[in-house]
Amino acid sequence: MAREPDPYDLLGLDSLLDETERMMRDSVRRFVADRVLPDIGRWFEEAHFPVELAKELGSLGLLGMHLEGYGCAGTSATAYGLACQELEAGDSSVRSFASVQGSLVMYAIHRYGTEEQKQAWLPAMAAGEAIGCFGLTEADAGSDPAGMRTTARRDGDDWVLDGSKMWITNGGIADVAVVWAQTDEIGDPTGIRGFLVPTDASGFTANPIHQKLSLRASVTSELVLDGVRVPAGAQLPAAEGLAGPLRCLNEARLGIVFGAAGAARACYESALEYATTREQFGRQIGGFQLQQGKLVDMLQRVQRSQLVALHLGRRKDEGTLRPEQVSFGKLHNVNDALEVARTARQVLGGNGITLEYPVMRHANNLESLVTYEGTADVHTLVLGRAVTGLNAFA
Ligand code: TGC
Ligand code: FAD
Repeated sequence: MAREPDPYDLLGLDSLLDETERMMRDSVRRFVADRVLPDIGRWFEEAHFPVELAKELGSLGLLGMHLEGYGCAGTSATAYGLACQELEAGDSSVRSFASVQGSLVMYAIHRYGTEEQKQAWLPAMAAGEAIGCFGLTEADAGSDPAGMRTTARRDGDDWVLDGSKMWITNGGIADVAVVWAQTDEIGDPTGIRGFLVPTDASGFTANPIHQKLSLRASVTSELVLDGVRVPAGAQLPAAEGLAGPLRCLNEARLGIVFGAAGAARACYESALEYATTREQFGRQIGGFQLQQGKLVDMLQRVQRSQLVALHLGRRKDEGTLRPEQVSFGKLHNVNDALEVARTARQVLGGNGITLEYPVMRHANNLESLVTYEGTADVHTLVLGRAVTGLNAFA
């Protein structure tokens, strides 16, 4: 029976979910408990992503789950967010995998692709039988993707791509890469277009990025495109200019808004359990005022983040979500999750630095969240532009 008051949901936010949302959330939570939590410490230590999880996530309907048709589950954005929250309570690497697959690659194909492209990739990707990656960032073009140097030039009916992409999640395990490249052939001012590049194409290489101290259980790669030739049918026809990839980012950033709340919740839960069992000076450390202050601070940050996520998910479902609201959520929830993880780590004392507990693993992963999909600085400036009308990027 649930404790009253519920120390994990003091505000009773559960009552804001409907029955279907609760059931879906609970089934993803069970999946994480069965398939992720028992092994994640080892995967993190060995820098291993268990690729077999792809089909398992597919069979649960979690890949491209908020997309309609083509084998996708067609759920609400809120349901998708709640799934991200549970996956990330396990580990950011699992949510990242699902985000890139569903929100970046499948969304790009679903929104910008031809019927042939959709039929070719979406059902297999929804089932986890094909894996995708999303190549926007380059070594010298991260926050400012408009500065990309990868090019696509026409040669007869084909396109030939040259350049490289950096920090690409799933790169080394992908069957297809969505590659964003600069063209000067179509007349748009920026000329950025998206291409579906099979990773077995001649001239395509994915090199693993080693020595990561964050998202260790996720595959992160450099993509090299050396005269990669693809047919005209590989271009995503409905994506024009930088808005093409940036719209995909809105989708994935919403998953991070929910996901960060999940990582924060996992850290708070771990700290609360520790504080109520660990004894020093003859009593549970949770009885000390300083530790209670930390626990309450964490609880407030977790539940605020959950509320922000839920509100943005509902706005997305009613069609009123604006990009700067997503920036608000990503900035707020990732920063708060980092605070929660750092505080929880202290509550756990020396044990907090080990992989026996989830806290430092989450803290390290969150250092990637605060950087990818737009750094905290970028989202601050998006919000600054929204409230002042003055553009810091121009
Ligand atoms: P600007 O050049 O003025 O605008 C370009 C066009 O894009 C439109 N736009 C957006 N559209 C939809 N959603 C958004 N969030 C949008 N932001 C901009 C804009 O309206 C314009 O459209 P049009 O039709 O007028 O051409 O660029 P800007 O000043 O608006 O944006 C600058 C800035 C810095 C905000 C943008 O470049 C940015 O977001 N930079 C951050 C780059 C980033 O987030 N990269 C992420 C790479 S993918 C990744 O990290 C995956 S990690 C996945 C995982 O493992 O989970
Ligand atoms: P930079 O843009 O060089 O930023 C460096 C610092 O300068 C940051 O603190 C930044 O906030 C600051 N800065 C930059 N511009 C400004 C400004 N105008 N005002 C103030 N400060 C500024 N990318 C993909 O395309 N696909 C992926 O799948 C993907 N997966 C990733 C996975 C991981 C684990 C990581 C770490 C990154 C991933 N990325 C991916 C790349 C990620 O999106 C970029 O790292 C991010 O956009 C930042 O770019 P950068 O690393 O080049 O940093």
